[in-house]
Amino acid sequence: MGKRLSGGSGRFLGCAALLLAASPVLAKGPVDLASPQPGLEVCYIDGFIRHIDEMVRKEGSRDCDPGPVLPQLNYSTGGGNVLTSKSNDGVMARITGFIHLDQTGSYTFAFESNDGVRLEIDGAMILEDPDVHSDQFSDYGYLEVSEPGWYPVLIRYFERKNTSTLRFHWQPPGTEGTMPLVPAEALAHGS
Ligand SMILES: [Ca+2]
Repeated sequence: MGKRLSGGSGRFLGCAALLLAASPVLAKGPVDLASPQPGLEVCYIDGFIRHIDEMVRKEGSRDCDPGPVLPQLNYSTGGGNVLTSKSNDGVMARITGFIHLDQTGSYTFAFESNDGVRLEIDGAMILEDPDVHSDQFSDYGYLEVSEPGWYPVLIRYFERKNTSTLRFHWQPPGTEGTMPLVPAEALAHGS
């Protein structure tokens, strides 16, 4: 998706992102994950960016440094190192794996982040809060699931300076109240 959109102007990209975020997304279907391993994989890229679009442009041409698996996204590390990286500032994280959606119906997702974040599930953009900011909650993103199972997830995240936070919340179908964190048992990577 990044490559196809990269020729557009900044303003066009902004409008396209809003339209995507506002539309209900229908999941295509789960993948056959033979032996899921706990946690999400992460690969780190150095650089002080201001928007997730910059990360999309840079990640194809820069080396990334794989870090320890992330069991769950529940990080608020103040001025300390970002996620499982070796740096406390100027970090981009490309987080990949699978999320287990075990019910049919509409899932709601949100991030609390500092700085930017973008969530894709099943190859579709679900939500983003893509620029530099202090700790804040994203808008909600929705995914309509008709077949339970493991779905590919891609999360792009960056920390520019000072403090960093990344927390991944959801509301499964038929539940209400405060959105819990996506539990560790719902996150996996391939063997
Ligand atoms: Ca920050």
